[in-house]
Formats: sequence, structure tokens, C-alpha cells
Amino acid sequence: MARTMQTEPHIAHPKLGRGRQLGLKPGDALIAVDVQQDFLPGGALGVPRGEEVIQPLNAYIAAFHARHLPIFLTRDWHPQNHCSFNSHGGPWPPHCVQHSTGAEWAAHLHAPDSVRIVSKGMNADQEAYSAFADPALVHLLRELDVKRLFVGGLATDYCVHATVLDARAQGFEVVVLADAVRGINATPGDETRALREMLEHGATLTQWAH
Ligand code: VGL
Ligand code: ZN
Repeated sequence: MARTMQTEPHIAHPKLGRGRQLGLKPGDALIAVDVQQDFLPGGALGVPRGEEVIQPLNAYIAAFHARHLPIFLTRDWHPQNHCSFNSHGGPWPPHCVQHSTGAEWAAHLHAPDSVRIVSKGMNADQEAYSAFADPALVHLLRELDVKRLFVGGLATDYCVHATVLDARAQGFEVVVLADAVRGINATPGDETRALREMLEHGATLTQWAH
């Protein structure tokens, strides 16, 4: 089946629970990482097949919203002179510059007004792949009594990876949404390695929306 082949790096892992309920409960929250124009194919830093996360994330967002569970959207929100840009000695083409169209949410992402937006990478001198780079997030999660985070978005091998490892380090249970992440794979195998490392740090993988 073509679909199975395409998602093989995700579903091949033995820890993946398939076809089970999400089992949402109080204390759960959703983090959708960087679902922005520049990370979609054709964008400044397009993630191959990045657009495939949008429909699953819409389903997750709807499920969390229906249960009144917190939803966070992170966004890469760089100043024009950000140190990660190759124009400033960094590894990436300029992307997600504050207020540019490339920094806007993916057009088909549907999120209610109640979502909380977490901006990151705003300091020109500092790379910030993780949603936890700003300590405000962990404080808010504790205030909201969040215990378990469901994480999807872009890119598996950078911002999702960093966010998941930080979430684990902060003591949250983490469920990675295998059908709602895609990797850059600058080096072949990066996404698979990133997922493996998340699992080694105690995250689990699930696939529900697809
Ligand atoms: C990201 C590279 C540079 C990401 C952000 O969202 O994964 N990757 N900036
Ligand atoms: Zn960036």
C-alpha cells in the first residue's frame, strides 16, 4: 500500500499504538509546532510532504477543542537578522521572518480563537528550536495542570525533536503524533533518528487521525 510505504519510518516502530483511542483526559494538552507557510513545500525552508500534517492536526485540534483541552500553536518568529540565517552565518535560508507571509500559518490549518500562540526564535543572537526556549510555556502548562503533551508539526528532526526532549526533561508525559509530523531529512535518516531519540527519552508515538 503506497500510504504504508510512505509512512514506514513512523509506523515501523514497535512502540507505535495503531487504531487505539486517543483517550484524552483532563491534564492533556496539544502542541502543534511551526505549521507555517515557510515550512510547507515551496516555502523558504520547505519540509518535504510538510503539508501532510495539516489535515491530521486539524482533527487533533478539533478533538482537543471539543474537550476544552488546551491547544498551543508554536511559530518560528525570527527577526530579519536572525543568527540561523545563512546571510548571518547560520545553516538555514532566511525563513519565518516576523510579519512576512512565510511566517503565516498554513492556509488550511483550522484553529479556534482560543488557541495559545507561542512565538520562538525572536532573539537575533539565539537559535530556539524548542517551544520551551521561553520559560513562560512551562509556567503556563503547570498553571493549567497539564501532565501530558501531544506533539505534532514541523519539523520532526528540529523543532518537534527539541520540543519533545525539553518536555520530557520538564517531566511531562509526551505522545508524538506520528501522522502529524514530517522531517527535513537534511541527512537521510534524520527523521527516523529523531523519532528514535524521542522514544529513548520516554515519549510514545501514536497515530490516530489517519
Ligand atoms: C525549524 C529549522 C529552522 C523547525 C525552525 O521548525 O523545525 N527548523 N527553524
Ligand atoms: Zn527557524
